[in-house]
Amino acid sequence: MADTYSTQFRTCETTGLKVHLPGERLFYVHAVTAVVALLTGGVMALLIALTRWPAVHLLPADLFYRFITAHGMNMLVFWIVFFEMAGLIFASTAVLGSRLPAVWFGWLNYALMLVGALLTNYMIFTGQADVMFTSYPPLKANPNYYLGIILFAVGALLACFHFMATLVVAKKEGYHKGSYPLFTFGILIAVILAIFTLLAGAATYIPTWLWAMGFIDSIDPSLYRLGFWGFGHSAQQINLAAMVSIWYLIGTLSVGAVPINEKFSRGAFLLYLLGINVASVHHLLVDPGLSASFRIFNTSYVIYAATIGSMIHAFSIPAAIEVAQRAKGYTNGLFEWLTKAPWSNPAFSGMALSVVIFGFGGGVTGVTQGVEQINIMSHNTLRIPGHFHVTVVGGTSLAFMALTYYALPLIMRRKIIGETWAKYQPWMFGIGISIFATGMSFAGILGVPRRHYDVTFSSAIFQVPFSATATTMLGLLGIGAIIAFTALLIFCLIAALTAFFGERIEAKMEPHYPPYLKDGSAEAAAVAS
Ligand SMILES: [Cu+2]
Repeated sequence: MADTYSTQFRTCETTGLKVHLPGERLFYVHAVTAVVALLTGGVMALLIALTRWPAVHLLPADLFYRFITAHGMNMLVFWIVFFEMAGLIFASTAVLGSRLPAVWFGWLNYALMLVGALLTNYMIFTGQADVMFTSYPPLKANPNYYLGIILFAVGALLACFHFMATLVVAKKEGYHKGSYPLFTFGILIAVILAIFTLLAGAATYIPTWLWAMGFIDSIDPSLYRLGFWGFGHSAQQINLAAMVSIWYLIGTLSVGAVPINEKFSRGAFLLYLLGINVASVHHLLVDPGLSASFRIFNTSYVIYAATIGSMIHAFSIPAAIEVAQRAKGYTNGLFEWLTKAPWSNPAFSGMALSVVIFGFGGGVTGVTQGVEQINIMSHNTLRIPGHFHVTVVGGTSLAFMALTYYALPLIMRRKIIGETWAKYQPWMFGIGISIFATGMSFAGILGVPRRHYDVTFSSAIFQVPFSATATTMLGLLGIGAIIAFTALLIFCLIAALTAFFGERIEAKMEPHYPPYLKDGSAEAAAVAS
């Protein structure tokens, strides 16, 4: 039952976690690949933003659409999912002290995802897939573009099953007893959402791939949009569940916060599972063919279940941090616990900024724009990307960056290179993306379209009047993008330099037997040899 991998553990001296070394190696490659995708998507982001800025208007039209496609795929899919897969490995092995049951399978999944991501990027950058992230038919890409996404998704789906299997092994072999820690529980919710998401993706991309190869005559655009958003929107709910799990984890690692009422927090995660995917329908609010009751039910009554979930976390996490800080003696006044929080720890500040930017920026804009009446006004304006850049970038990506500042010393066992830079990086990124999203949202409110190369219609044959404020807002967007991109670059540099050249923190190696084996037994000796 136990293979030779069972003994390849080390004990983390800071956290006391038992870390399975083959799982750790797999974590490492996923995280490094994620950062490469982040850098690629980030360079695209800067070039797009500098084109949006009317005073600069950098790129020609064809490159603009090509880079938007590359930006969407690398940021929203490759950076986030590679990082999440690293998170799955961590949540199911180190957090539970368990082994990864099939290391070869983990590598196979990684290989599928890597080949898929490379193929998709190749198709985009060689100009064979200028279809943007959504690839709505009748826009058609080279079949290999869809194939790349399918390979990537299959790898991710198999990795989700591997995660489930690891949870089973952890229980069965006695590595972990009782209920799963909250972090692992939250990741489990993310994985269940991911399985739904990836199946919706398969149901959308496989027929589209067949269509691109000529085996299917046509793809119904409405059906495509329904399936695509079953994938595209639900993918953001995986990010949400993963991000909130990371908030809890960083709260524990940084100040020793323990959820005030763990059952309550678990219940809030369950609300995500029950209420969140139906919100996908908000992408179809201006489409023909759906009844009013279908739209209203899906975009109001049910998504509020998920909104309540988020609000519970929004109170529960700061409360847990407050209690932990007060227990340390920071009890003067109402806010000493907050002012004396470890603000110079980039993991903590990144997490705190992520909570605020996601909650106030993303949550408020999301709940309002998801309502039918407001949706019809904001549809296809920059107000929409203004919303999702504070959820996915200011929220999720910043939380992932914050966690990386713990992953580098604790999991990769490297001393961080550029600690002073790291201290300021989350602030710079958070402030930059907030300025960016503010400019974007208000430009959108003033009617500036999204996805359009010439956002102010300056070369249209008829005059489209935009207020001068809209142009100012687009300038603000450009300035915010430069600040956020600089911070992204600093993050990538710190992560890459540390991962490859950081001073090694020596690990204490210990034989670690599955609890069902006694250390001195013949079987344990056989496992160890
Ligand atoms: Cu959505």
